[in-house]
Amino acid sequence: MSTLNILHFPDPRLRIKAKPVEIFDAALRTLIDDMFETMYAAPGVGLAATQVDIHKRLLVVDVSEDQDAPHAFVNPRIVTRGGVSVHDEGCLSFPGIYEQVERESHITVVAQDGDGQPFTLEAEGLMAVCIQHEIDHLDGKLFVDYISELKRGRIRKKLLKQQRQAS
Ligand code: GNR
Ligand code: NI
Repeated sequence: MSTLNILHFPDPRLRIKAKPVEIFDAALRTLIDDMFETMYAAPGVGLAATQVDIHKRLLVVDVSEDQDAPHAFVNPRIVTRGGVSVHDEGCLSFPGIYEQVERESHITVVAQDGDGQPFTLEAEGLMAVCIQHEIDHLDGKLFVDYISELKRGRIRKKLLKQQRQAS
């Protein structure tokens, strides 16, 4: 297993729209394992393939305290939605940035596992927030797209400065 490099905003590759996964092979399962390892090491509660520069519709989530509830979603789709929740969100592609985002509070997701088996999952709370945040990544959408352009510009400037100092 290995950890993968996470892209940071405003990297334009975060805007690429991911394509459906069509082949469920050993390479896909290795990628899923590497995404879990990368997410746990960060640490984060979710990771979309887009963030590691792989533009396939694949995401991993684990919102448990003990990092013992891994969920991988391949080709996820939200099929029912309802309610409203506002949550303070962070993102591994935006180190140190937190913003309140309004999302659906209850969702039903249909997806496939690493073997291509379809499954359905109902989610609420942080799990629902996280799945919506990750599916947005697959569509090239970022949590700062929900806040004002002024704030987004400030965040861009702050992160570019951090990146200059780090390199
Ligand atoms: O680790 C993460 N925490 C988080 C907190 C609130 C709402 C969403 C998230 S997802 C984020 C990891 C990440 O960037 N996933 O794309
Ligand atoms: Ni994110």
